[in-house]
Amino acid sequence: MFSVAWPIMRILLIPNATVLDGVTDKHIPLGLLYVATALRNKGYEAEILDINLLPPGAGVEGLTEEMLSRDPDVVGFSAMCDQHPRVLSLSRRLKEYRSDIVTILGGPEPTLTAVSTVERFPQIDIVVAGECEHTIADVIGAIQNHRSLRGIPGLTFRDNGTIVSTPPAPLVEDIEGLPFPNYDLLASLKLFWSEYKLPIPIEAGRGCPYECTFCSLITLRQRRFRLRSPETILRMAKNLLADYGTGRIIFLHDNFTVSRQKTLAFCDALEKENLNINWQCSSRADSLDDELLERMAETGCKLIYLGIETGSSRMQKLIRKNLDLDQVLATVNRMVDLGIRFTGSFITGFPEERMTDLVQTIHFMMELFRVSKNGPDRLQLHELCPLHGSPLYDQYGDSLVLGTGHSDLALSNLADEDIDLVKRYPDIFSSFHQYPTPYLDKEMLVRIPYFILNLLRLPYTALLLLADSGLGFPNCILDDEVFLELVPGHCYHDIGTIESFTKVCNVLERIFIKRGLGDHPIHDVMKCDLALRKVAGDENGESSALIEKFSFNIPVWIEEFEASDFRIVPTPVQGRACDVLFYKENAGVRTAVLPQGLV
Ligand code: B12
Ligand code: SF4
Repeated sequence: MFSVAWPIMRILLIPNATVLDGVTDKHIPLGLLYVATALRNKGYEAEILDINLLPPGAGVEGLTEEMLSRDPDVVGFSAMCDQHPRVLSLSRRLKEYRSDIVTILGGPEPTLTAVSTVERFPQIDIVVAGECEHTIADVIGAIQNHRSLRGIPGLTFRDNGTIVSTPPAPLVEDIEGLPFPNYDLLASLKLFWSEYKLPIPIEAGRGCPYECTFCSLITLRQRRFRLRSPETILRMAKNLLADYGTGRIIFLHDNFTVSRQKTLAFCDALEKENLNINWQCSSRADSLDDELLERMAETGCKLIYLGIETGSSRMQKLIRKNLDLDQVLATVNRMVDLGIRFTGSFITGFPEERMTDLVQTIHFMMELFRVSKNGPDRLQLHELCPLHGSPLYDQYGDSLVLGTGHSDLALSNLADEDIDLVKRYPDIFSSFHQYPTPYLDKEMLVRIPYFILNLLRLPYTALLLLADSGLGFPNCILDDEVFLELVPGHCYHDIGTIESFTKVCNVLERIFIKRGLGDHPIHDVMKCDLALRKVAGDENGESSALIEKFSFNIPVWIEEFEASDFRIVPTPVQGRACDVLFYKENAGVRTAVLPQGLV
């Protein structure tokens, strides 16, 4: 048993720590706020290490120092799959300095890999699996009083050299009765709205009744949909508004709109409260009808995250997402009319996926882009990440192949020692691997997100590729070796730069010239998109004014293209070469055709 001196118990909680890599993404570790609140309600001193406030690039050493400076008795780490190796390195380092500290691991990834994690990593004393609000204080009580942990559900730990797993802890059924998390435990929270201009999440409930084959929530939340009452959710919103002045709230739920009736009741309550907030949530397109969307828009809903996953109806069935794609388009159209933005998330790399499916996904993304005139940052394309607890993992978990990284969780983000771990234990670190894709070339696959996500930031080029079937997009790139030669793989972080746009345009240019399409307007359209980007400034860069030469009057051509809602490709009037000035005015970029002979 553990030997922590009574009565002092300093409990330090460490968030899933992407920020350590110097990535400045700020986030609110909601899970830890629940853990800390549950502990404090039982009289324990629990502190969350606020990694949002650490200097950028603090690194493993910096964080270890921070942890030690708090002189904790117990350190609890939260881990999702992407930071699981990092958390294990951190805890090993911590134990090297202070072997007496009790280390506890919780969150989705330890929940799903509890036994193998404790078995292989002696630096972890206890894994607390699942929703732990009702058990965490007992765990700390047992440590403090040198009592056995065997009577507490949901735990995996070492006892006299053997690994013990107690029966799974039940899900929290009385979600309504869960205490509100104490947001004040995160000092950086006051900066979220006032300084970072980021929305603040309120957990509206948990669980999703669907059973998509790639999703780990099936195991984590056991398909049990639970939703807090509108009154409770709004009470939390009012508190946040009063305490933090936030104007934007995410009503966090795995699938907020599962119950139409409850969503309508929520909108009614929100209207009655007359809260001046704008809000967002996650949903499935098939649970959003016109009336519901109208009510959501009327009550301040500004953004809905939609998992769409694939543009192939065949794959929709195979992955058991079962969305009707025509309905998705109609829903998005309605959302656009109502002023609700959306983030549409897609995945590629399913074991059953064929080239025709991938082509359909790319077309569907571009079609969504067209109908929604949605910011390109709102369309995501991920390489499929093998997640423990998902049906796909049960089927293919034994045949994972090591990626050179993958879209969001690139191995290049990990230190060498973490990469060694990932390679040694594919069964634990599955998310850094890939499923076999017998029908899709991996080399091609890993390049697709970079290409498409950059392309969707070059709107006229993307829309022309969609509108002109004669260009044969996307098959024309997928079939060509230039694509493999020039497009970087797994390059999720290098999107939205002038360099990446130029690279994408070079690839298209070379391919179309090779195909005898050197005279096609696509070349001038790409030049125009690039000029617009350069003058607007890339996502990190400088802006300027620019003159470009075109073989026809491109501003007029674009007007015509736009007038057809980007469906009909206008014939350029040849022999009307022109010089165009691109310049910045107010927030946008403007163009002016220069008089002949001026340049
Ligand atoms: C909001 C969210 C995000 C947000 C914010 C994440 C954050 N850092 O807080 C954003 C959009 C940034 C995000 C990103 C990602 N996410 Co996410 N995300 C979620 C979501 C929808 C809700 C998480 C949440 O706050 N839940 C509410 C709280 C109360 O629950 P909780 O965090 O699970 O905490 C409870 C327990 O787990 C436990 N617990 C948690 N930590 C600890 C620690 C200790 C010591 C103890 C004892 C207990 C404990 O106690 C809490 C109370 O019961 C979940 C889905 C879900 N239902 O979990 C996916 C989910 C967690 N995400 C997931 C993934 C894969 C990711 C990404 C890796 C995606 C990607 N490919 O990039 C990235 C990782 C980025 C990062 N490093 O933060 C997966 C994780 C799977 C896994 N096996 O790890 C989930 C489960 C979604 C899924 N469909 O599978 N995500
Ligand atoms: S992917 Fe979305 S809809 Fe499917 S099971 Fe997971 S949370 Fe539910």
